[in-house]
Amino acid sequence: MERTFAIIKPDAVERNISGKIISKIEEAGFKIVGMKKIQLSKSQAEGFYYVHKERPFFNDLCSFMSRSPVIVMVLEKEGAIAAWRTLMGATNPANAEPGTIRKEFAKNIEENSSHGSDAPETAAFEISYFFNAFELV
Ligand code: RTP
Ligand code: MG
Repeated sequence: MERTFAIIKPDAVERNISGKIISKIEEAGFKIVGMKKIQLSKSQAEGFYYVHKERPFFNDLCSFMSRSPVIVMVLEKEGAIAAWRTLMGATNPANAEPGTIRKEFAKNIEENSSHGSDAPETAAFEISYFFNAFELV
């Protein structure tokens, strides 16, 4: 069974809609095998998003991700990585399909309510960045 890494981003936690997002995750058949609420420091956000460090939006993104708490999760399902990205929808909510998390909840291309790993290697890195083996059940 495949695992992926998910974040409910600050814009969604701030608006008290984490529960709505978690409901969509469970309704889609994912098992939540790890979950916690944390506050990232700016440097922890920079370490998490290091692949984007040359991108023009990197500094804004890391400030956003560290401005208030997030909920980090490990999700399990067959084909979890692709399935979670499909459920999230396109990065820019203007391009996201109806029924997706970003279409329903995202504020804009940056404050887009959720994160998902994009490949098995990034999922492994991202899960290990936030969870140890005893926290996954
Ligand atoms: P994520 O990594 O958060 O799941 O999102 P993604 O794969 O759909 O998008 P990615 O290209 O990896 O970008 C990471 C996050 O950076 C912010 N972003 N801002 N201002 C902009 O043009 C811009 N582009 C991306 C978003 O928060 C995006 O999810
Ligand atoms: Mg990405």
